[in-house]
Amino acid sequence: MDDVASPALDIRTSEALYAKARHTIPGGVNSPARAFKSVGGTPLFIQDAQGTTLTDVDGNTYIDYVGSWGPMLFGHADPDTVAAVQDAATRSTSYGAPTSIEIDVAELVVDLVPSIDKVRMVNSGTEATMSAARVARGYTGRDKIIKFAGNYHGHGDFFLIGAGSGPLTHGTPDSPGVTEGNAKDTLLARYNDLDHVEQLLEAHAGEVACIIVEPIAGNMGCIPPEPGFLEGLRRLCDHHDALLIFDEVMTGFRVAPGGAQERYGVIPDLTTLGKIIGGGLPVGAYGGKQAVMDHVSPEGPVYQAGTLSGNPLAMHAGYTVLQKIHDRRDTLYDQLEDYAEALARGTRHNLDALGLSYYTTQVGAMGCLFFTERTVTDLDDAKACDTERYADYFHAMLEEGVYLAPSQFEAYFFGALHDEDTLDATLKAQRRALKRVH
Ligand code: KE4
Repeated sequence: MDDVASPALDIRTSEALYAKARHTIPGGVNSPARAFKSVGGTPLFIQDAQGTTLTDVDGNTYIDYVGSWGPMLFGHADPDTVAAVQDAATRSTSYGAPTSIEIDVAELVVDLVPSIDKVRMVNSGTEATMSAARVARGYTGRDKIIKFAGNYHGHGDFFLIGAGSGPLTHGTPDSPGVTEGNAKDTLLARYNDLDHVEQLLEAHAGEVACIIVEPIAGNMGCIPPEPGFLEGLRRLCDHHDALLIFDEVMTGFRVAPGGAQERYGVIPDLTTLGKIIGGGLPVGAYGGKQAVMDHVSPEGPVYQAGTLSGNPLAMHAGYTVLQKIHDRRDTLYDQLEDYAEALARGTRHNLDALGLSYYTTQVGAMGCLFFTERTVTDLDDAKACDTERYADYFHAMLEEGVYLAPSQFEAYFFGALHDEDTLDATLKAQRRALKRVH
């Protein structure tokens, strides 16, 4: 096809590529979260990434705290992952038939994630959560689901009600195109508010199939569960015969080897996974107790399928990453926690030095910085933050060589390769950036 853009746009800069991309891709991006809408400016087009460093098409390099929105626990272009994918590709890129590597991945997931007896591979976190909700509805024979305002579970219709992440960033937490028929079966609760959940369960007694929750919210900024919140959801689900779904697409393998459910000791009935499980290739998964998962086709009647589910390249990437986690599970998460605490401590020091109001959170290898005078425990608190100051901070950090999530309503992520030098460079860049925005 002839190049639709004018020749002048052939200069390979983010600015030129963004203008060119918008001719053929809605908004110039294949996911709205990348569009820099809430922070303004031109999204960076990336040329290369190695370890903790991104390089854009203009040749600028950045310390990466997005990590492809979570997958890069062992850094970009991890040699073991690259080698595994290259080797698999020489034997075709897909068969549409079962392979032994899928069993190896499933056995690692079962070993690592406490709630999972059986697991089904899909191609994204969205597919995982859509499928898990369908299984819960099929298993219980009930229609309604409870989700939390500010939680994001991908773009499935019944989840785009009060959704976090991109919908929140773009002002469409209740997206057009979601029918009343879908929306009526989604009940919205306040995060960290057990009384509100109990009211919904009692008002819809016998109708709620499941409660789906981000056990650590990462799509309205990073908001940890208040003490007792997750335990309370478990208790309420048991009392009302509803299934508890932990959406661990983001937290899985990031906050403990077995995710938030291992960290907090609360075991859901179903767990959804994504991001890290594919090592950067398109993989999602959902799993849980055998009694529930045996309802999934072809074992049971709840239908779910996928041409590229369990794709051999994705499975070899995922297996490589999960094997590293399995082998390093006794030391890796202490290392990540140490980095998180040092980063948060240094950040608070930098902010205090300038008398700025803020609220920071960090859990395992994720966290965030809110510019606010208050604590942040739910979506209302998050929305009350100074998002304009966040946008200024984001761009100042970019100019100082640090790539953060382009929205206050996201989290930062780091991985095993973020070390003392990375920390030192980050905090120095932050000091310079904050001086410019305070
Ligand atoms: P995907 O369909 O994007 O693979 O996963 C959806 C999803 C499900 N559950 C949780 C808790 C998630 O965080 C996500 C996706 N996260 C966003 C970032 N907040 C992905 C970035 C994007 O949409 O481009």
